[in-house]
Amino acid sequence: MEVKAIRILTWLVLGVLMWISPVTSQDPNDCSFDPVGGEISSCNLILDMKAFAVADWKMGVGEQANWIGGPPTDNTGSPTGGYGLTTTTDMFNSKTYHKKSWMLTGISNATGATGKCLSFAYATHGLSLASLEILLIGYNVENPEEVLENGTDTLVFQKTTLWKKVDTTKGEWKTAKVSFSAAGSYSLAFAAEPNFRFSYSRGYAAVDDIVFADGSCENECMFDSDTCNWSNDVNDDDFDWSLARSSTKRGTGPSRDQPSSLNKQIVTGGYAYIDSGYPRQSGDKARLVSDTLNASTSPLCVRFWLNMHGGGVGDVRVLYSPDSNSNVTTELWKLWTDDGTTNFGTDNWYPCQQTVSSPEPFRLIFEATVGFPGAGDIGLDTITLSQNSCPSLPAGSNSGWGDCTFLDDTCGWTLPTGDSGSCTMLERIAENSYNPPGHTESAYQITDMYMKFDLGCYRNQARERAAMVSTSFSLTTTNCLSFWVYMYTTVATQIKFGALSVLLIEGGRNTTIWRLQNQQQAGWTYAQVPIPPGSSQSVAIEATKGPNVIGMIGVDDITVFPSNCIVEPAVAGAEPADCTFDSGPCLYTIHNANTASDSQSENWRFAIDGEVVVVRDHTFEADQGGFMFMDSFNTDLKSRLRSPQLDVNQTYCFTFFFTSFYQDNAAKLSVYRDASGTGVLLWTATQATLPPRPTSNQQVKWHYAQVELDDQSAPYEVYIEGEVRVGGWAVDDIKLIKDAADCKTRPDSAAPN
Ligand SMILES: *[C@@H]1O[C@H](CO)[C@@H](O)[C@H](O)[C@H]1NC(C)=O
Ligand SMILES: *[C@@H]1O[C@H](CO)[C@@H](O)[C@H](O)[C@H]1NC(C)=O
Ligand SMILES: *[C@@H]1O[C@H](CO)[C@@H](O)[C@H](O)[C@H]1NC(C)=O
Ligand SMILES: *[C@@H]1O[C@H](CO)[C@@H](O)[C@H](O)[C@H]1NC(C)=O
Ligand SMILES: *[C@@H]1O[C@H](CO)[C@@H](O)[C@H](O)[C@H]1NC(C)=O
Ligand SMILES: *[C@@H]1O[C@H](CO)[C@@H](O)[C@H](O)[C@H]1NC(C)=O
Ligand SMILES: *[C@@H]1O[C@H](CO)[C@@H](O)[C@H](O)[C@H]1NC(C)=O
Ligand SMILES: [Ca+2]
Ligand SMILES: [Ca+2]
Repeated sequence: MEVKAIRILTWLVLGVLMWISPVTSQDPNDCSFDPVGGEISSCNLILDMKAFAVADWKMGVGEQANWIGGPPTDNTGSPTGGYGLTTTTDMFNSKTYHKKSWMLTGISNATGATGKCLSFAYATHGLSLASLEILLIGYNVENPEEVLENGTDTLVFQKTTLWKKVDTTKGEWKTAKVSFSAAGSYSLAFAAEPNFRFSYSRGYAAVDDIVFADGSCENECMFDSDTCNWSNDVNDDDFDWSLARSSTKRGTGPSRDQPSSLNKQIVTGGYAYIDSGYPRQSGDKARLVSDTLNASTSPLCVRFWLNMHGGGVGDVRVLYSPDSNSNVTTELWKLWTDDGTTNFGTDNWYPCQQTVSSPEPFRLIFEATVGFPGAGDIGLDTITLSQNSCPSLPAGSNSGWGDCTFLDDTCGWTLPTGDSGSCTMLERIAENSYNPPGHTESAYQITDMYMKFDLGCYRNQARERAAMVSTSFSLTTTNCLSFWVYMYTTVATQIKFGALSVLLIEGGRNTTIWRLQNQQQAGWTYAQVPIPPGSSQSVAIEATKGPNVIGMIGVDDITVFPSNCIVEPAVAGAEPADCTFDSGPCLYTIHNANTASDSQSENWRFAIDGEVVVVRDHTFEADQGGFMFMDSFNTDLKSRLRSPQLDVNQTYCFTFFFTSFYQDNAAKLSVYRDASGTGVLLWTATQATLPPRPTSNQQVKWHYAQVELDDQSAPYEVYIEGEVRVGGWAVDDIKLIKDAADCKTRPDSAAPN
């Protein structure tokens, strides 16, 4: 009886277990690093790297992140979940020669021609981390298991970089996918390298949720066995793309596929190509069409490789086709060889890329056109997709107005002309001992170049500007301008060194649509801003210099794609009514409230060159002016600084900095909302309520002010009204924040409160 009951219970438990465990074919190399019996599992990963002469990774868990220096949670957001971890401290302390660290997946057999798709999550942080890479390690020995175990240095292997990230995720978990194939036994290595420039600072790379699937990743293709999710068009072209492993013709077509062309030790795989031989005629087209790709307003980078070997190759285009109107195609990218400048001709694979985004599901099309029959076999290989924007490559392959890596030139962005002496505020430069490396990644060893605004250039005074200006363009839909920015100084006491702005130039008017100022995190930061539709527009990327310091603002990898986008970083958002008073009052106008006097001296005026000795510009702490002020010596003066019109149905937090100079207990500064000539008082400060001023001729301190503007149904303006008799007010850095969560009146002493 008892035995029977136990048996029934066993069956019940087994039944429940079978019911809850999903039926999936898990790859033996999958790993989510979950703790098993109190220990974080490293699954089948190989952690002992002595055979490779590099440092080891270890396991981490969020709860202990503080002392081991990893992310606070794993990829699922759990503080108790495990992950694979390497810290730069461990790398610098390791006894290995290269100071880099690897973690390997278990040794696997050849993937077969259809390859595999690795997906994983990763988080990186810190200046001292140079990169995280996925390497394909191919073993050239019969018994790699044994050699790894013995740890002798007899291991013969080859490595190929499949994926590389230089930008840190700032500790956030991101996911990535990598397609690969291996003809022999292999491992994948998660490889981290430290940055020796920042060896004093901490950093880490962490990896989680490693999953392998058969076949290449969705919409990627290596063309080793088939065309994956890409198919030959059946209606709109003249012939088909074919597959091959090596050209059988003389003088045209690739001799090897793309990965094996980079690493001759790799057994060659396949590629797609157009056969331009008989019966093809000049102008015949072949189209390879993707599966439907998901709608995505965030940018997607499509990378692929082309081989344009021969004396008569035609052209290749990448077309976009929305699912809702699949007969319509838009050219995104084009490479042609008969314009005398891009005459590839040789048997080389060229890395190509293009950013795409779409508010609806869509397809991509590779369209190749025959040049000279028989002499124009074009090869296509290794299509990969990643979630980021990337400037079109090669330069000039996109007809847009912005894309640039600055590798070869400035791609149509014009720079100020002027004498180039020992320093120039804006120039295209390469990495050296003063300048950090650029942002552009490349499959080849190249010296990257980027734009540098030199903030220490002795020729330029504080608040001087320099700009790179795009060619003129017209847009029918909103585009997104994305770029990478570096704002950095090594002088810790002079972090107010300058600003970078994006200006929209239209109809002779400049509008600041993005602005970031003063010290940011060292390292390249992603930036983007929407560009509204319009005609004959151009964009200027302009830097304003602070006081002379050793410091720079760098700009690299500009990409424009047709999509709306939110401003990044969020703090760079700019409103038309913002003003830092670098070179004048922006869109603010000045009105005398009691005498209607036109005299500048009886109104708010723009401070230049040390006019007000005791007040130093707030924006950059520069001595030579750069703010608004008003003052009086014995007459009653009431003057208004009036904003441009503000949006209806919109709340704002209106913020600015202000200070008084000279003792004048009657002095009053107020903010009014004004719709039709009747001002509504929102905020007032009197000198008597402010902290005491420092004694004569000392720099006065700026006070921070903010006041909420609730939503209005009719357009209105705001004005700052100063009242003085024997004193003065100064105002700087007016900034409006839309929909601010918290905008309590400041300072506390301001009334009404
Ligand atoms: C690799 O192949 C060998 C022989 O074909 C087989 O014994 C072994 O189990 C395979 N290993 C893996 C990890 O599949
Ligand atoms: C591993 O070590 C054992 C014993 O030291 C030795 O017999 C064997 O040859 C070694 N194998 C390799 C591949 O070095
Ligand atoms: C795309 O390709 C993958 C791998 O080759 C395959 O599993 C998937 O079914 C394909 N998707 C479509 C819609 O054909
Ligand atoms: C596309 O969307 C489908 C359904 O939402 C999802 O299953 C699939 O993973 C997405 N594909 C990609 C590449 O994100
Ligand atoms: C697309 O073109 C095909 C053939 O030219 C035609 O039959 C079809 O109606 C067109 N579809 C649309 C949506 O215009
Ligand atoms: C607009 O900005 C550009 C670039 O800084 C500058 O050359 C031009 O003079 C500005 N135009 C106006 C009207 O301010
Ligand atoms: C502002 O909101 C009101 C009420 O919701 C609405 O009637 C009006 O059209 C809105 N105005 C604008 C310009 O959005
Ligand atoms: Ca670059
Ligand atoms: Ca200022």
